[in-house]
Amino acid sequence: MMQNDLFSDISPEMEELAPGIFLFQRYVDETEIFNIVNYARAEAPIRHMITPGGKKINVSGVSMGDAGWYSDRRGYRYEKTDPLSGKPWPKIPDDIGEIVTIAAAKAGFNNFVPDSCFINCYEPGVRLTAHIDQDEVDFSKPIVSISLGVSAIFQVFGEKRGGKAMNIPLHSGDLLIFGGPARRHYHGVKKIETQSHPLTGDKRYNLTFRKAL
Ligand code: MD3
Ligand code: FE
Repeated sequence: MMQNDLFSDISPEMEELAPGIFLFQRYVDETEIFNIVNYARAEAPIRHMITPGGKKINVSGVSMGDAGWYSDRRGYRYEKTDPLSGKPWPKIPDDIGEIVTIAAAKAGFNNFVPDSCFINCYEPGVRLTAHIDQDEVDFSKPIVSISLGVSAIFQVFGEKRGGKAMNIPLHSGDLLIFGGPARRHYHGVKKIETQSHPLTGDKRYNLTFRKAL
């Protein structure tokens, strides 16, 4: 066996956890992601949105890119400008866009160029209830997620909400790709435990890169 094969058996760069779900552990430099979060929030604040039904969304967030995910009384949608300021969302920095495109290609999704990045911010005690992402136009495109800060348990269900979940621990720097059949699956994040991270304190951030429009 070649030395390279031996090494990749011990520490693969990428692992397909289930059809269409690819995990790259500790793939992205944490400081780079942290700098991007700080750049974005300086341009447009991280805010709590409300559901169309009027409930507060416990995970706060803000967008970068040509299309920003937004929710208020008028519904879930993508907005080209920030309704808070009327200004365009901050641009997705080229370097992180390239990292995402390259990782997607390694998972078999060629020419993935995101036009939207949503930054989720989780505080201790916050969870993300199971949902499907269905506000995007093209479901053949994957979604690429990058985690930063304290760890979380990410849960994937099937095409229905109930049943047994696959639990995926996500740590700072991990990159996760969802495509193919998994793209339409219910998923969520378990309640964040109180933990501490040198860059983010007790917070977890997650960046989801999409082709929304
Ligand atoms: C599986 N965010 O923003 S990222 C979301 O950790 C969201 O903040 C979670 O679910 C988080 O919508 C999970 C990984 C992810 C993103 C999109 C998916 C998994 C997905 C779409 C379909 C299936
Ligand atoms: Fe989601």
